[in-house]
Amino acid sequence: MKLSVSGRAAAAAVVAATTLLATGSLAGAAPATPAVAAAPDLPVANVKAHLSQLQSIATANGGNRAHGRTGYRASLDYVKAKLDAAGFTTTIQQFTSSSRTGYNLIADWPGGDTTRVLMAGSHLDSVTAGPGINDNGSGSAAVLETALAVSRAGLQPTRHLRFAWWGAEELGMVGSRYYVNNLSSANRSRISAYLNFDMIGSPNPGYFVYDDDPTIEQTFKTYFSGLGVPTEIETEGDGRSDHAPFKNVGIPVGGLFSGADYVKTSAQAAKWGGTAGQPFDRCYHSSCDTIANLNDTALDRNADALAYAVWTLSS
Ligand code: DTR
Ligand code: ZN
Ligand code: ZN
Repeated sequence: MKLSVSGRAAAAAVVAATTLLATGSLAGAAPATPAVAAAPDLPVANVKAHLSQLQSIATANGGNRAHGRTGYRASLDYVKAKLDAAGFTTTIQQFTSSSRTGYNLIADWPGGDTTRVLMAGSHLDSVTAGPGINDNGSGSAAVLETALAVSRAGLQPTRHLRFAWWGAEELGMVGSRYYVNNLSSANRSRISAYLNFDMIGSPNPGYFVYDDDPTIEQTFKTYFSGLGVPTEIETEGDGRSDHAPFKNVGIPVGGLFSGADYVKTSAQAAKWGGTAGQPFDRCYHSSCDTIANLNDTALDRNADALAYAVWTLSS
C-alpha cells in the first residue's frame, strides 16, 4: 500500500532533522543536511513474510519462540541469515538468564560515523504461551525489513546504523540490559539514540508514540501527521520494554506501540477505528498471538514510520 508523506510533513521533517542535529539530544552531529533522502515505503508483504517464517518456526518448535527454547534460537538464525546475505556485520551476544542461554543479535551497517551511532531494535523472544507474532514478531520483522531496505538502497547515512534483536525481554528486558551494561563507557557515549519497536501490529490498534526524547517523538509525529493519522503519547510503557536500559544511562530513546491488554476507549475508536471496550490486543501473552493476530494497516504504517525515522535521524 503506497502511503505518501505530504510535502508539508516532508518539509517539517527537514526542520525536525535540522533541529535534531542542532539540539543536545543528538549533539555533535554533522552540519544540517539540506534534505533528507526519501525513506522507502516498506512492502508490508515483506514484513508479513518474515512473520510467516516466525510463525512456522514457533509451530516447529513446541509452539513458541521463548528465551532458552529452541524456537528462539531458530528465530535468531533466520534473522541473522537475512542480514548476513544483505551485507551486514552481525554479532551474536550470549548471556545466561534463569539458567538458560540467551542471545542478542546485533547488526552493523558498514560505514557512517561510528562515533555517532543510531540504533533501532526490538525483542525477538515470545512468552512460552504462544508464538508471539504481535509481541514481538511485529517489531522484529519491521526492524529486519528496514535493515534490508537500507541494504537495497545502498544507504550511506552520516551516522553509523546498528540494528538489534534482543533476547529475554519477557523476563525483564534481560538481553537489552545485558547489552547496555556491557558497553564500555566510550561505546555507550557513541550511541546517539535508540529506537524501540515492541508490539506494532495489534489487531485492534492504537497509534502510540513514546514521549521520551522530544526530537525523536516529533520525527514520528511528523510522519503520522503526513498520513493524517492522529497519535497519542505512550504513557504506560515507561520501563516496560527494551528502551528502558538505554534511557536509564541517558541515551535518547523513542519508539512506537500499537497497544497490548489495555482497553480501547470510545474516543480512541472514534479516531482510529476498531472496537471500543475491547483490548488493543486480546491475545497479549496468549497462545492466540499467531499470524492471524495482526492488523496489516497498523503493521504497514508503523513499519514505514520506522523506516522514515531511521532515514531521517541518521542523515
Ligand atoms: N512489556 C511489553 C509490552 C508492553 C506493555 N506496555 C508497553 C509499552 C511500550 C512498549 C511495550 C509495552 C511486552 O510484553 O513485551
Ligand atoms: Zn510481551
Ligand atoms: Zn513485547
